[in-house]
Amino acid sequence: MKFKKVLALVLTGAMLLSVVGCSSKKTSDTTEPPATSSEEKKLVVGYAQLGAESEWRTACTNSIKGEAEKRGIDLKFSDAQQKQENQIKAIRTFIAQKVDVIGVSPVVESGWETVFKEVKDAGIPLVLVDRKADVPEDLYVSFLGSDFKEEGRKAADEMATLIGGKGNIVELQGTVGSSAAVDRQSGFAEVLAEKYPDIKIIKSQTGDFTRAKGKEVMEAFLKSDGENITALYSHNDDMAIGAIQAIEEYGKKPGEDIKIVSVDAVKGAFEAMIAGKLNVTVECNPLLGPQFFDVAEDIVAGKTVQKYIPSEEGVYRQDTAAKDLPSRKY
Ligand code: GYE
Repeated sequence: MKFKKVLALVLTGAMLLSVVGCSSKKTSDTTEPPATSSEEKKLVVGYAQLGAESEWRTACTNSIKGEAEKRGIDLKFSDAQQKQENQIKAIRTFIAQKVDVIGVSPVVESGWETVFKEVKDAGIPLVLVDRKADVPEDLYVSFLGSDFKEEGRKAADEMATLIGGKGNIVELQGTVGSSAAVDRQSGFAEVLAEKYPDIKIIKSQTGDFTRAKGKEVMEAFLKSDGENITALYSHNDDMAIGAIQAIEEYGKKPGEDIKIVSVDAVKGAFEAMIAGKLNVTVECNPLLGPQFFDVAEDIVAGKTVQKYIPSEEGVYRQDTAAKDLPSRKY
């Protein structure tokens, strides 16, 4: 009996010791930071870019990628080649990957409701960048970009000054159904209707925001109305640069025989202005990376963000182009 008691005591003591040993080990485990904590905290962002159609877009993409790298953000980037179905696929992949935030530059305004609802149902915050989408406001947290209508208005006033309030305009529109094209057209037309009754738009067609199409459509304009065109209004610089080639090949002087106002203010436009071939470019800022990731980080940190974050922009003319070019960042 005595021996049994002693054995029982020894066993209990050993068990107690092992329990204490275990628990003390446990305590030290929880106080030490897990080895993977910095990996786990890395923000994962999906960005559904619409394409690579222009100098502006390249600058925008570089700004997004560069800023993600700078901040140590895990960026999942997709280029949709100007096709909405590719953007929708990319967004669905981001949902499956359970990213923290999704950014989208919608190629066109309509057709987003279904996929944006899927994003919302997955509990992922969505930020519209650059172009707008025609959806109820509760389907996105914030829109960050330019006021395209205002750009169109500025372009109309510049045009009126250039041609003395009178003349025939041909218009190269951006991608059909994109907010950038819709608003740049309506802003321009609005100001003509309000203030300049003697300026007429005689032809208007899309050049899909690319140089190649801008050239092609300008060739057609020249073929049908060559001797009747006072000026060109182009929804972006790339199409204007394409059109400049078409005008030269037709045998006229761009910037003189046919005045040109475009939008974006990319470096190529400054070079064309210095060469005297482009008259005015209205600025549209593509360097949206820093603002986009500020918003993304604020959302994840639970801060309230503005529903619309405007980018700041100006107007640049031929006479100061050489002085302005060295300080341009895109
Ligand atoms: O003006 C054009 C680009 O959406 C603001 O898209 C952007 C436009 C930009 O292709 O060059």
